[in-house]
Amino acid sequence: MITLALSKGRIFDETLPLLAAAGIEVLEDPEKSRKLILATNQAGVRVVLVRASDVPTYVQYGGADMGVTGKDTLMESGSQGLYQPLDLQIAKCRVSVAVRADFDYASAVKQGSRLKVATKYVAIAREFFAAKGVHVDLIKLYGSMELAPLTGLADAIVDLVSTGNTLKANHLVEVEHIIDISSRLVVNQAALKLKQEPIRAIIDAFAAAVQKRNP
Ligand code: PRT
Ligand code: MG
Repeated sequence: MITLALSKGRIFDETLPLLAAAGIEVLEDPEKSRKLILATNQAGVRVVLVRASDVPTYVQYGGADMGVTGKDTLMESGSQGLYQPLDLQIAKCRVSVAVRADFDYASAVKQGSRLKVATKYVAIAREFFAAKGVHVDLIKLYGSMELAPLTGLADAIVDLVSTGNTLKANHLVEVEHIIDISSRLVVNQAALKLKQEPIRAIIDAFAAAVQKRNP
């Protein structure tokens, strides 16, 4: 049995066409069912639904043989012991710094003032500002980062941006583009050895599908 860990939402939705290219069809819709283990049309393949930030943990410890996870998640929580054979080019976005439209970020940075930065991505933010030589007080949040500058909790946020609509709706502007993000296929290294044939078949089918969609 091959167990693939996915998170509900964009990663599940955008992985479905890659699974289809590998001849794998998920038999249940996670938006309609409360099941956490989903059967597929292939008796030897199942999907488990986990929190996006838990995918690397499941794969690292063998709760799943493989998974799909954002590079942001891998950068933030580490990727020890994970084989990362493929950039799937799905769920694309970027990690950016954003501030209130009326906050003078350039002056604050130039003057060397201490910036209060709220984020879920503490490790990425720490490294980025350290490399710039900007002193920051990092405030860890688990969601709705956009609210932090509006309430005075922070001067800036480090968050994922795709269309930019969420920033715009909250009168925030992007002032730094830290890194481009897409999702990766991650594989448990022991599983790769023990179940080499079926795992290789999935990797190869995914690779061909990614290549076809992003020539
Ligand atoms: O939501 P939950 O707390 O359960 O977990 P999660 O937020 O970690 O999971 P999920 O499913 O929201 O995101 C999973 C992965 O999708 C992330 O780790 C990224 O790699 C990737 N991804 C791609 C994104 C986005 N695009 C994205 N736009 N993740 C989040 N967003 C957020 C963004 O931060 C903003 O708040 O979506 C909102 C809308 O973005 P705009 O710019 O299009 O308005
Ligand atoms: Mg989310």
